[in-house]
Amino acid sequence: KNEQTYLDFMQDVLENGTYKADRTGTGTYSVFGRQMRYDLREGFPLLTTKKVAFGLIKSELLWFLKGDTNIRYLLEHNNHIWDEWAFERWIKSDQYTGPDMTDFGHRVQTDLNFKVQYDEEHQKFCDRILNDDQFAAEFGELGQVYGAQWRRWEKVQGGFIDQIQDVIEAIKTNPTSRRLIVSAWNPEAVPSQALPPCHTLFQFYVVDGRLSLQLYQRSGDIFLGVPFNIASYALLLHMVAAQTGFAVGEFIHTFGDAHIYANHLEQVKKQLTRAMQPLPQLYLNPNVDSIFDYEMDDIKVEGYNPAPGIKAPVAV
Ligand code: UFP
Repeated sequence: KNEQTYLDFMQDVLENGTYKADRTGTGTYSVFGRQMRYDLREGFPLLTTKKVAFGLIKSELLWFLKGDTNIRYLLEHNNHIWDEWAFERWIKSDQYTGPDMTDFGHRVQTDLNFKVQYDEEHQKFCDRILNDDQFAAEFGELGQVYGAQWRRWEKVQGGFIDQIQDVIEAIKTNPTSRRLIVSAWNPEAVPSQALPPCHTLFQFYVVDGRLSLQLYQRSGDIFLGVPFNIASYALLLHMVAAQTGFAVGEFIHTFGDAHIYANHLEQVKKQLTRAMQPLPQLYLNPNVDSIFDYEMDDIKVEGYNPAPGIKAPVAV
């Protein structure tokens, strides 16, 4: 039933989405305002109708929870999902002397000769981030991304707020609270952010010994981004439940602009023809006693037998 919820969502947007131009110039079919509910007691919502790379979801979430905002940790775990933002700053800096990489995101998709050049520069960039501490400190740093907002929210009067620590403490001491919120949206920071937070805010709720989490996502790429986002917040909910002594309840995924990119229609239709498999189960090492101490090996999905992945161009 959990995965059907997602497939129905894709079908809904195929049928009811309105064509809408977007920032990337790709074009989308879009709806405004939708809500999906995933009951985590039924299994872990990692899609089986196409393979979703759970390793990337784990390392990204652990990176957020560490309060780390430098891509070096991600590269150490072979995770390249945030590279382009750091690479963009590097090629725009006056220290960059390689071939012209302007508008690399579009050009790699259309120009094969350029792609060869880009792959080489991107590889060199990653090698330097991994091997050169000073270079990593300067060009691996992304600044105001989730790790900073979650763990080191800057106070006007100086000092920082650790929203994750605080919300875990609040869930433990005052589980009936209606103020169990972590916010990533900082209107002061938005104008200077290359990618303002898609995951604007999330709230916890406890009833009958079960912990639920609702996310408000302002913008969702239903085919490529959302399957990651579902698994990431379901994992976060499991971890917070484990650390506060509650069982897991529901992950509720609320959207502002939910869209299918015009160049993902074939992939979506293909996925909708596929049969679902039983959902996997999540394993968390029960000996970890702080949300900040989980390592990659402490988190596993068991019984995951997905259909093959489906490639699609990322809108940039
Ligand atoms: N997007 C997601 N999930 C994410 C993420 C981005 O779906 O976790 F970081 C998509 C949504 C949108 C694009 O298609 O990336 C962000 O563009 P914009 O800022 O214009 O909404």
